Amino acid sequence: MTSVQSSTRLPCGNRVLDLALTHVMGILNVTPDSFSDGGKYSQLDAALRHAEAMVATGATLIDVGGESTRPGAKAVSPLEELERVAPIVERIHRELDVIISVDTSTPAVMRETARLGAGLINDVRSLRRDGALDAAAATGLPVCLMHMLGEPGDMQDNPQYQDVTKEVGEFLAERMARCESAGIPVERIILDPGFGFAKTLQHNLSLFKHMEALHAFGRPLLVGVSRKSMIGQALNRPVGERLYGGLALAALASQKGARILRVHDVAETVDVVKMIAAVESAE
Ligand code: 8Y4
Repeated sequence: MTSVQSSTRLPCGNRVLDLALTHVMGILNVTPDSFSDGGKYSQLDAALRHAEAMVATGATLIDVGGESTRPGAKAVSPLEELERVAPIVERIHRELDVIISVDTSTPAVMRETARLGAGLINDVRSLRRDGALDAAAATGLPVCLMHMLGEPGDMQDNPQYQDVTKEVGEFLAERMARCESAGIPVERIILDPGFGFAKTLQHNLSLFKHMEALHAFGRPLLVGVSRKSMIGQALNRPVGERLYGGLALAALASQKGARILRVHDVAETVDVVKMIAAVESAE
């Protein structure tokens, strides 16, 4: 294992991500309940306008997801997921200057969206579904491996760790080894501690505090905490009042070396990242 970043440039399809900087990834949900009015075409237009607004305010990546990971969410068939995600990937690729990340665990969605212009595979299940390792390898795209125990439906049933950061690191090391065996080189891997996935508030806080330990793998870190319940629980805030807590965590994550921040509130988070860069580039 090396602790030296082998390259500061990560090819993502037809674009390159400069890993010397902290990037903001805007979240774009294309599950039907996120745009309840109108038909297929108005939903597509609404999603495209949302993506456009996030790019205009400084997102360098857009994470497109068609399957809800909320506990209790209904399972989506691969075809249904593809029908949600493919049109928006195609449109963003055609119309916007941004790296498209596809939030999927589904092999067919990985293969088809890569063909349509996706630049990154973001799989909360770390390529554990049948065929996912081979599908991701075939795309040649980078992959974000995220820590989660169990499945979204049961992951919050009494999660337990001796040392959460150590165990997250061990999980990610195992998944990285599986990737290498399947033909996904380590240079194409992004790592994610998986905040809120099979973790209590204390687990999330401890993992956040010690996330620098994951730099030992020499791979860029992605952090997703935007509006999550760890903010709600720490501050006693409902989901609509978690912005300031989230921005504090964005600043801390950036300070701790996270390279991609997955967020809902792009404009606000871009200001945080730019302000930090301004100070860091001073004499
Ligand atoms: C309010 C809004 C409360 C959203 C909770 C949530 C991550 C991720 C998700 C993450 C990576 C979410 C797809 C959960 N979280 N991908 N995806 N890392 N790589 N919940 O942390 O946003 S979905």
